[in-house]
Amino acid sequence: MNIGIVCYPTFGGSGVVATELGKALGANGHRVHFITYNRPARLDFFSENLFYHEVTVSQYPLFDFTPYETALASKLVDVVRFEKLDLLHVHYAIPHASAAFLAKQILATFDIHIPVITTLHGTDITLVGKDKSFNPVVTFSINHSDGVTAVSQSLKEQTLSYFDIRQEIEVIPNFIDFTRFKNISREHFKKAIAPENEKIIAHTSNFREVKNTDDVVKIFHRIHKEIPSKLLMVGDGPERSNAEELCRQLSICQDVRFLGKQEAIEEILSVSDLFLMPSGSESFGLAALEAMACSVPVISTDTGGLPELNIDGKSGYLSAIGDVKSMAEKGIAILKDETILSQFKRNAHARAKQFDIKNILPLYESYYQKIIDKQIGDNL
Ligand code: GMT
Repeated sequence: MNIGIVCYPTFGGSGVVATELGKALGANGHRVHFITYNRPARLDFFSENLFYHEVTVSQYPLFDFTPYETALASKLVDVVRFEKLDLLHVHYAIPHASAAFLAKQILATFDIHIPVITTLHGTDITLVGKDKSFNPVVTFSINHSDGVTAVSQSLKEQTLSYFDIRQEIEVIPNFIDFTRFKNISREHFKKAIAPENEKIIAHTSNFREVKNTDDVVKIFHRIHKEIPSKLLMVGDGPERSNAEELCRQLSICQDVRFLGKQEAIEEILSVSDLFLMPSGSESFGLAALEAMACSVPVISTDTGGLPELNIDGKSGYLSAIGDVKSMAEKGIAILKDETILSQFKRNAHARAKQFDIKNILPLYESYYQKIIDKQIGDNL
């Protein structure tokens, strides 16, 4: 197939999933065209099947707000026509699904009928999409996509409850590439972080409010009183300075390292014993899956799609949002006994295996084929 992928090119979960999916499709013989305003962060190598088309937006002085959606729709028309794409797969509803709808209408005037699949990732529905100012466009563009996927059953249900949806939504979960995410021996790094063999606890996110990074610090503070431990805070974003300030107030700065954005996240996860994800909303929890693939058990909230990933009492534990006492107690229960910790590590890895890209890629391929066949049938 000749596939166009539209996504945010950043390290955000939806951009990571879109890029990794495109790379896997390319490796499986499909031609994949990424259409976005920057080279996707994870598109860091050359492959004969992968192409990148940059969307450039004119900065005319009249524009207080640059009309990205218009530029994207124009670029989609151009790429679909000249690269003869079979399908457009847009990740994150806003503004990608509505730009794709506009492009589809324009292409129809050239007698080109391209199917559009929209993948809903989470905040495009749960936070941003629910906003009244976006609601009619989100509803319309979901209903007018040829196919819609959501990354968890929970996100599908939330979408159906927030919007007036008359379209089937297929659940295709996030996935993980085990050739990259695996437990790699990094003894020198572990020794540098935890010279007294302290337990290493990790958190990775974009430090947005929804990630509850203050709760990460509060949970660690409680664990740290009972178990010699270090906290690695990976990523960057608006809540980072609050989290740093809280560490100062709790006098734990000497045992907390803020590492900022990191490329080789698997190396950090490989030396970790526990992963914390106390999010207030999480449609799937890709960062937790990355940890589990590196054999790290997860203490998370029970919100959104997290219970579909993290099995309570097996791969980690689930607690209510904001219940830092419970999350700390459960973390201590895992960390205090080496036999229990080893069992949880094995369970986390086994659970992650179910989301191996080798299992999930065929789901996307057959869904693509179904939507292409339906479109051909509709145009006969
Ligand atoms: O987690 C984020 O804030 C980034 C966000 C995104 O859309 O880029 O991630 C969402 O999509 C990921 C990939 O499908 C999911 O694994 C995350 O759970 C989801 N984030 C939230 O729902 C908060």
